[in-house]
Amino acid sequence: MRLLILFFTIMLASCQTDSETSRTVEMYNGSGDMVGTVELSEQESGVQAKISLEGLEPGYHGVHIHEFPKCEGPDFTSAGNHFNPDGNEHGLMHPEGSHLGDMPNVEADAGGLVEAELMLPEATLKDGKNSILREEGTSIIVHEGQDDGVSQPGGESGNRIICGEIKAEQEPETGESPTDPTDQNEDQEE
Ligand SMILES: [Cu+2]
Ligand SMILES: [Zn+2]
Repeated sequence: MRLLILFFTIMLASCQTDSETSRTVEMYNGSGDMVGTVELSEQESGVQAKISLEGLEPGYHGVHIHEFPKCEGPDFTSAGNHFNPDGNEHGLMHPEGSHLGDMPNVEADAGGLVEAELMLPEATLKDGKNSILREEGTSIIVHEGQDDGVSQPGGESGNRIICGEIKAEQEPETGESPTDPTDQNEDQEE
C-alpha cells in the first residue's frame, strides 16, 4: 500500500507541474548557520513536516508556522505571529484553539538532535486560505523553550532560535535571472 501511495505521489508530482506537493525548507539559527531541514509534503490528512535539526539544547522546544517568510536573525521577529487564518486562540490544548500553524513540541536528545514527523492537519501547499504558500509564503520557527499549549499568544515558548523561510516562489537555483525590482516594493506594506 505504501509503495502504491508513493507511486501515485510521484505520478502526481510529475503531472502537476503547476502545483507543488513537497518542499524542503532550510533552517538557520540566529548566527546564520544552517542547522537542518524541514521537509514539507502534501498528504490526504494535511501537510506533514519532517524535522531534522542539530545543535539544540536537550529537551522540548515549541515549533510553529509563522505568518511571514522572513527570517532575519538573531531574534526572527520579522517572521511575525503564528499563522492563523481562522482567527483562533493559540494552543493545541486551548478550547478555542488552535492556530493553523501550531504543532506539538519537538524533543532534542542529549546530543541536541531533533528527528520528528509532525502534522499540520488543516494546512495545504495548494491554493487557498489555509495554504502555507499563500501570498508571499510563511516560515517555520523553533523556540528556545517548550510551548505549554494554552498561553497567549505563543505558549510561552521563549525566544525564537531557529527559522526557515517557506517562500511562495522558490528562488531560481542558478541565480541567473535578474532580480525583479518590483519585488522590493511589495515588501513595504505593513
Ligand atoms: Cu513560534
Ligand atoms: Zn499559535
